[in-house]
Amino acid sequence: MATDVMPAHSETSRPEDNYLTASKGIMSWLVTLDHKRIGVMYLIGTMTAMFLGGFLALLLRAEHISGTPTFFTHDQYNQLFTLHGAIMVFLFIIPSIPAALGNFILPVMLGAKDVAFPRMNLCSFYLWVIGAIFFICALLTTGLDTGWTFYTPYSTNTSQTNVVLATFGAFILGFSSIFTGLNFIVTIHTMRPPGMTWFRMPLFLWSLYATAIIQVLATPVLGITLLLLAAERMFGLGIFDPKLGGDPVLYQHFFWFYSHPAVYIMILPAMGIISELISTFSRKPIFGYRFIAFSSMAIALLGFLVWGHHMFTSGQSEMVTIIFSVLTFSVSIPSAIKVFNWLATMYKGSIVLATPMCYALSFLFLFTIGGLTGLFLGALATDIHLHDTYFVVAHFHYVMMGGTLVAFIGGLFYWWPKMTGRMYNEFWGQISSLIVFVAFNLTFFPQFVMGSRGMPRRYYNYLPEFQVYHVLSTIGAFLLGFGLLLAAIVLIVSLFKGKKAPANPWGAATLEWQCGSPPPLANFEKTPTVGNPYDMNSVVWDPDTESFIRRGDVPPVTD
Ligand code: HEM
Ligand SMILES: [Cu+2]
Repeated sequence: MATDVMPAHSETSRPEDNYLTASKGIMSWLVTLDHKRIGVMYLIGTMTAMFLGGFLALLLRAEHISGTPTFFTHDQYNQLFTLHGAIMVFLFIIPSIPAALGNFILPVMLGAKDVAFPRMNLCSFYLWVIGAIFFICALLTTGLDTGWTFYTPYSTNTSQTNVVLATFGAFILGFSSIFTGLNFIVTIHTMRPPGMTWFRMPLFLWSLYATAIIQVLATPVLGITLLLLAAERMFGLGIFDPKLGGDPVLYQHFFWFYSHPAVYIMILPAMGIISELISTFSRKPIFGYRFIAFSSMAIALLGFLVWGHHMFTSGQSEMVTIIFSVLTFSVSIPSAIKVFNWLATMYKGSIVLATPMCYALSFLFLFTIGGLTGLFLGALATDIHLHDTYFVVAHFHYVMMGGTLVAFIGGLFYWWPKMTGRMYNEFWGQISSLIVFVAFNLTFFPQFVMGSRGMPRRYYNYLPEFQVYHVLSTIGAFLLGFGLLLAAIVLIVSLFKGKKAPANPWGAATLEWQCGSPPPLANFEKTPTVGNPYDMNSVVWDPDTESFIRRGDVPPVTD
């Protein structure tokens, strides 16, 4: 597979070239088949989406500086939270780690030259661009006010906004996600170099593999659901409309059958990054490798069985509700296994508080709060009270933003020297992580409190007793925006002012640190030596190159 595509994009390269300098000009990027360049393009695209979604979030929070109408009408507020949610979920969080970091890192970490289907990879990027354009068109024409969930009957019968355009956008984005997943599955199955057995794969790759299974199996369900929704709205088919014999709750089943597994598309790769960071910066092999690997697979499979916890108040039968509640609790087991193993890895490690590790520690704290508050929502009695309140908003921001986004930034700082060949400023990187951590809690912790006291989500006004929480949350949000901007500035400045990065600045033992920074076009000049990915003793600091290098006396594995 890859062998027949490699010559196509390596024939012009010279030995001193890396993937950034091998060919020049905008066209060499736009039609590139190199997974690294596609990863970089995805990175630019998803980061742009993140800052756009973040800007909308600040507008939402600004509205809540007072409990009376401040800047927007209720209709505008509905549009703002819909676009914020839809952009963050479909354009940012779902593609972010797999398509940007995963695309860049997966083949290098695996010891392969590229993904299995480079053309499909490029196609997936352009599908993302087209889907994003549909979304932006909906934003510029009539906006969108259904919430990111597109619930019927509002989306089919009532909303005056351009629902069809936005659903087509999400439909196309779905294909982009499927293509990425398919590519990763085939790459991991067929392109492992000699010695790279399944249980020598770094845990980030296991997490991407588990994610890819969900992408391939769950996304088609969303696709068909959105098509049915668009058809219902345009032609009044009566699939979801009770007047015509349909059932609106059916829509919720379809939607969450994808969208709960989709939360694991968002969080599993983040967990994979954390496994790498915790091990590298504790300078210790990961504790419980197999448990972490299998827990990713368990989460991916169990994740398909719990969608009904989003529908406890929809009138589904009591029996079904109890079953979904029990199953929901069972998903917390593999997640807790991971957290335990990360803590055990740090125990007695020599912890280095480099920026990526600071973000990883934030993740541990924030994800644990997010996960544990999920249990209150998964328990029937408490969910009836908490459903559709700010408690839910706080819960999913702790997992999606405190979890996925924070891990994503940690991973970005970690692999940045590899991707760009430049070291960033460590001091300002650490400061950014501190600001993000404090500001995040200031923004979202008050939401747990007001939610549990009855503040409903998706309201643009509120009663005076909620004022103090909203004001704290708004101040936190602006500070958080500043922290994220600072992180972006630290990275961008490094491109111009950063020291040249060595091949292995961190002392990690996974394969991506064996090739140059940035990697050559074909990743490795010669097939890399595969060993235990967490054997920190196999690398030593070399003062001459100011880099960690592989010890010569470590025997290569050949099985
Ligand atoms: C692991 C990453 C997770 C992510 C990314 C995530 C994300 C979300 C999102 C986006 C919602 C809001 C859905 C809406 O708009 O109504 C939500 C709600 C919910 N989550 Fe999570 N979640 C995660 C983990 C968990 C866990 C570990 C549990 C329970 C053990 C859980 C239980 C729930 C429940 C029951 C709801 C529905 C609440 C309600 O509607 O009242 N989630 N989650
Ligand atoms: Cu769910």
